[in-house]
Amino acid sequence: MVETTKTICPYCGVGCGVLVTRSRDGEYTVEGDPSHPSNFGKLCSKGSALGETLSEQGRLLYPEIEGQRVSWERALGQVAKGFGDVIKQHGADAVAFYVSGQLLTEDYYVANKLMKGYIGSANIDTNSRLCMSSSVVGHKRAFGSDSVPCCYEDLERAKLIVLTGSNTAWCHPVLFQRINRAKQVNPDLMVVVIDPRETPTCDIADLHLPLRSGTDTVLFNGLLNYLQQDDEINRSYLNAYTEGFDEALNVAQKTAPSVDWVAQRCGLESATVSAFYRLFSRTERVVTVYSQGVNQSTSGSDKVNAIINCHLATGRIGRPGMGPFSFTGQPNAMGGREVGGLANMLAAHMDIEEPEHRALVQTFWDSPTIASQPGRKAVDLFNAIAEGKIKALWVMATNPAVSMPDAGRVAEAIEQCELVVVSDCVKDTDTTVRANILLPALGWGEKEGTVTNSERRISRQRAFLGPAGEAKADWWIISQVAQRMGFSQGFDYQHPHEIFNEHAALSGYENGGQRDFDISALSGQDAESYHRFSPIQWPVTEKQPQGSPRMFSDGRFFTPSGKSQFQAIMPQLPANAPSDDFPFVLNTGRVRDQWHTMTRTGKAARLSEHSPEPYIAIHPEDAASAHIDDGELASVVSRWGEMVGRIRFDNGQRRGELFAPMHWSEQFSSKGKVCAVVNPAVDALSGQPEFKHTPVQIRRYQSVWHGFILSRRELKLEGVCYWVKATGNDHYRYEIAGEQLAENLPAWARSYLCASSDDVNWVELLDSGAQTYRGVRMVGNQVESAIFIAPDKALPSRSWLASLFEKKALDDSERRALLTGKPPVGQIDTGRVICACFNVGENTLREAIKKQGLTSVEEIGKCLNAGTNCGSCVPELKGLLGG
Ligand SMILES: Nc1nc2c(c(=O)[nH]1)N[C@H]1C(S)=C(S)[C@@H](COP(=O)(O)OP(=O)(O)OC[C@H]3O[C@@H](n4cnc5c(=O)[nH]c(N)nc54)[C@H](O)[C@@H]3O)O[C@H]1N2
Ligand SMILES: Nc1nc2c(c(=O)[nH]1)N[C@H]1C(S)=C(S)[C@@H](COP(=O)(O)OP(=O)(O)OC[C@H]3O[C@@H](n4cnc5c(=O)[nH]c(N)nc54)[C@H](O)[C@@H]3O)O[C@H]1N2
Ligand code: SF4
Ligand SMILES: [Mo]
Repeated sequence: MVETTKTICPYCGVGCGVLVTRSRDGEYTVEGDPSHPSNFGKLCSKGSALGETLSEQGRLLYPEIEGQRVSWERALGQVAKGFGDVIKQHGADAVAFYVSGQLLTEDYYVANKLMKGYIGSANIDTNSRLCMSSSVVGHKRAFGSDSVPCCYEDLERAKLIVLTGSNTAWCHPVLFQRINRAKQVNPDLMVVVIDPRETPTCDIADLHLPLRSGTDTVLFNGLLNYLQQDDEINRSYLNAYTEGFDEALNVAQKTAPSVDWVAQRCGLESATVSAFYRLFSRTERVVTVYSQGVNQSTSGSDKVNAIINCHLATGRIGRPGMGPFSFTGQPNAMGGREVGGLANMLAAHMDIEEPEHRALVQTFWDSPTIASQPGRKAVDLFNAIAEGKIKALWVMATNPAVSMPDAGRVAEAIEQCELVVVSDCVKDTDTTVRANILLPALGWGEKEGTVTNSERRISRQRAFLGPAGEAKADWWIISQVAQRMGFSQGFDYQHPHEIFNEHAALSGYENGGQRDFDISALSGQDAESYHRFSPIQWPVTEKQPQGSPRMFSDGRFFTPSGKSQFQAIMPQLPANAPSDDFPFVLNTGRVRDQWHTMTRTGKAARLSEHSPEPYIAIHPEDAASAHIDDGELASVVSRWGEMVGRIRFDNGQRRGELFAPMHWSEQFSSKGKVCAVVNPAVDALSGQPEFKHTPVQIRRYQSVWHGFILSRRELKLEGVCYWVKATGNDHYRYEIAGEQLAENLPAWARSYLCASSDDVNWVELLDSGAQTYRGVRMVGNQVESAIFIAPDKALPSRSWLASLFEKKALDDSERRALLTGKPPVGQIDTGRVICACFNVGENTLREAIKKQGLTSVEEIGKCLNAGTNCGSCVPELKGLLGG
């Protein structure tokens, strides 16, 4: 029988509905759910490749203590005892949980309840601290609540969309496609991108402001000032629904007095700034989308409020097609905020500092205690671990040894902490390898629960697979530990719908319209209705049982006066400024096809081809002055650490600024972890780290040889200075380089590639004088592995050799061509994959464009399918057409 399950993509905050179908032969196909109102059937490359990440390979299958498999009973007992002992000896604040926006709401709710209501500490923080906490502060300061006013439909109803600090094309691809389509339907829709880099998002921009890193507050203060001068202030809205305008304007006038001043501070042309200001001023229906270029900054909270100020001043909020719109990163970033997963919040959007809220939550939970003050925020929390103040840590669904700033210090802190428990679905991560106890969690497709996306829409994740090994749901694991710590009463859950009901009921408990987060109308689910649950946007109350697409339509806010609050924003420079020693600014972020620390997307071959190696994007003139060439390896060094990546020339980089992706860990590379370099400076209000601005130096990496290995088996490349692993079809690809060449290259190569020494089936070429070596190891007529070494980066393309791993047997011409690394005459090398959905390579595209005279993306689509599914490669297809 063919079965289809409706569920939700586990990656980004767009929250796309997914249909998973199990075919007769047991294969799973993944498609977009046409009935889901967030994506209407569309998926991006990551969502489309979900089926390729389902294998049990690499999964954590059993509980482990110090590397030994143990029973659940033993592991749970040990965690409970370990935490209990530390609490007894050192108090509740000596333990901590570090959780994640990738937990389901039900998991998250239980973790927060255990820490704040039963253990009695607020030392539970989440990776949302690294992601959304500046937006939370911004929302709360302006609206009195952490509410996102907009919905996705506003993107279609807007006349101007400002995308600031958001690489929407790669990070929220399905929303990018929605904007792109809206623009095609309505050519008057204008798009402005504000980003120091020229990103693929600029592909649909009518105007790009490549502002100097960190200067957004000046730009938006200047806009407020301009709106006043242009007489676009909405006085009646201001008087009825806001407070604090005069002071905010006063500071804006002082700190951003003129367009020229702003242009100079932000490193922009005056004409570009005034073009943006004019557009904003004259367009009533404007949505300002922002993401990590805004949040991840020492002035992140201020950036958010500088944006919100401009919407309040014009009354452009709470109505269709307008408003400030924070795009959330993780699938359940929003749900985590609902349950109070941040160290300074309580459940259901209540405040830990409000005695009434504390009493209310404690009464509702009937819990023995309630945390009485905010706990430590992520960076501070890991500092406290390093200092020995926190002695027991439980990490769930996040990989801090890779994703925290100053990651080297964080990794050390984890290593030396007395007790570290990690719940994860993957066995080897940079965090799990340093932990004492590992607890296997159910992964996507195995677990049941809810998540909330960027537009406040709650959807169901549903299971379609049995558990991998002995994996268990996170809510179950936490509840079992809680019971063993003696808290059996509050954690007697049998099914996630019971937790959801409790969470929904708490949101409405003594609420009376005082708190924004209210989904009380959803409490009272039984297993059956919870299973059928349809996507819905909170608040969901008796008055609004169908949910609420927009907030603040009535102009009523959740502040004591009921009015929204302008904030006077004093622009501040990033915490650490470039100097003679560290003259460049390092900016970090995401690539199109990888998800964070690659524990899942790193398993899919078609997601690993687009960016197979960590890279450093640099303006060619900056590279010239540093004497580094395109494609060479370079090391980036800061006061905190070092990483090595491949140089990528990029004319769209600002002079003096570099960009490197965040994804590579110790599991995928020897030196590619960028967070080792990133400064741990944080926003004073939100505690969110400044991932986008670290002063660094860059220099050529002193390698004397370069090479690559393709191998059917995974290899351990101990002793190789530089290596990066990528997953291919039926093989792994390793880019390698070193500071010293082995004397006997064939012997050296065999030491890595041979499983057994009696294997003799080698095809080899050694030129000692030229220091080149090429070896291919055959098993029968099949390639088993290949290694190519050269003194510089001049090596053949990997794509043709890689394609041989999918062949059962090579023909003679292929065998003869092996050591050239190039296809025999008559066959083409498809080149680097550009379209991940249909696996179309750069060379195939170039050839079709040339031979068939293709002139548009549509023609390419008709001819090769490329670009017709998720559309993420369209900017690159355009580049090929132009080039
Ligand atoms: N492919 C992919 N998609 C993802 C993720 C992923 O790992 N991979 N992760 C998800 C998560 S958790 C998140 S939080 C989102 C993040 O989504 P985004 O925020 O869109 O992604 P980033 O690449 O972190 O950064 C966005 C942009 O901010 C710019 N920027 C840097 N400094 C400044 C500045 O001072 N001002 C302005 N205006 N811009 C600046 C950067 O150049 C970058 O292009 O993506 C989500 N989607
Ligand atoms: N340099 C730099 N660093 C950054 C950023 C940046 O822009 N630049 N962005 C920051 C941001 S916005 C974010 S959100 C973070 C993300 O950083 P992380 O949260 O550290 O990254 P992930 O790889 O998503 O880690 C999720 C982990 O949870 C596991 N997992 C997946 N599903 C489940 C589950 O259901 N249960 C359990 N128990 N485990 C599960 C995965 O295997 C993986 O190990 O990175 C931050 N770090
Ligand atoms: S845009 Fe892509 S990654 Fe994000 S939810 Fe949709 S399919 Fe998943
Ligand atoms: Mo994030």
